[in-house]
Amino acid sequence: MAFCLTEEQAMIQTMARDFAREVVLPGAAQRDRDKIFPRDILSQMGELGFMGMMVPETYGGAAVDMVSYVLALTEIAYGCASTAVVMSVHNSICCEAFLHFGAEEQKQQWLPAMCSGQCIGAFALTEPHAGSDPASQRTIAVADGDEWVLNGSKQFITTGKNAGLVIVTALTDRSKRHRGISAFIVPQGTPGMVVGKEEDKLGLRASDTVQLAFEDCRIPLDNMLGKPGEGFKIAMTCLDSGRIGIAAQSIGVAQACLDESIAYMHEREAFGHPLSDFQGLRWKVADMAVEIEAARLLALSAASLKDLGKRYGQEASMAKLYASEMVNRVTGQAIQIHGGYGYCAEYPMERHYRDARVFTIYEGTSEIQRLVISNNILGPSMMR
Ligand code: COS
Repeated sequence: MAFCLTEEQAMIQTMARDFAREVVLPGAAQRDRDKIFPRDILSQMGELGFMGMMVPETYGGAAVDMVSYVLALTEIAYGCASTAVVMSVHNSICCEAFLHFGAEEQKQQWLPAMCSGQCIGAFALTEPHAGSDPASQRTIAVADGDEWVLNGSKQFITTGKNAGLVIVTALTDRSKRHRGISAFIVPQGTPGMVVGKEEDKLGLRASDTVQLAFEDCRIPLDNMLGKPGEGFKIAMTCLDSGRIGIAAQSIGVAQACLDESIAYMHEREAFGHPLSDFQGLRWKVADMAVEIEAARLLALSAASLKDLGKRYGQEASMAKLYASEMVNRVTGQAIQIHGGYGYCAEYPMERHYRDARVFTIYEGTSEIQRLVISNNILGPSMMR
């Protein structure tokens, strides 16, 4: 890798790599098959500091930079993409939301349990009719005495069933559109927050994706995260960080495919030669390696801009767009290299192929990333 890592960053990468290959990878196929949430692994990740990576030590976090986070998340995704998406939403969306918008008491109350991996975070922005356009959401929150009362429904919520807390966006002032959306902390088990249908997905089957219904769900007034009307800004800010996470996840899965393809090409013979002798396949490997490296550099570059305190939204979208489309090409090529075996669940390529498919969809589709990037370059389009 051309990107120069500090000693600490390299150490974190090695620690995550060892953990991913020794602990996360071995049960990944079975967890995928049986839809088993990786709770025990996430607890171990909490102990290793992977569940509050960018959180200051005062709140129980590991206090490392975004580059280290990208390196660690890539390694976890190499072992299991389902585990990686839980880690990604938890760290780069939920912990970030607390860090940048939470009141001091909220940070003290929630972050230590989140960093230990005991309380996993979920983020509920998307609604059944509002995916790419979250400003059109309809969930409402009305103040009643010393409580907020939430009503509405959320869709496709990663970890919605297994999370210890959910950050929920809701309208507090309908007349202000996106500026009337606020964010709330809703602990799991709060009466009125009902975990609904769990989606039966193509991939990432060990991570739960659920509908959440809010039926007169009452939470204390103090559970508003940020200021009234800041919910959309919180979502957009944290999604920038989350998108770097999805890029890292894509890179991990793609690297796993490349490594498995290389091993297979050395071992499998055709026409009296190992597959690694055939130029058609050698060139596939070259293209896969180039694309993975390009994605890695885009992700690390976006992460280092964030670490420097610079604007990084466009670069995050570029990394997410390129890496998520790249991994869909790479998983396809890895199946092609493995031939019929690649198509069967006995080999991990089949799982990687299914897992990768959602990467161009969640946390902003490829079309939304292109919109963000082109708006940055050209200014907003007049066509609304
Ligand atoms: N960081 C902080 N604030 C941002 C921001 C960012 N990256 N992007 C936009 N905003 C703010 C703008 O500054 C603006 O605020 P003000 O009106 O107070 O000035 C506000 O958000 C609205 O901006 P804009 O008019 O550009 O928003 P749009 O409604 O046109 O939507 C897109 C912008 C399409 C980019 C946004 O809706 C989006 O990202 N959609 C995809 C959602 C998504 O990823 N969903 C997956 C959820 S998984 S949790």
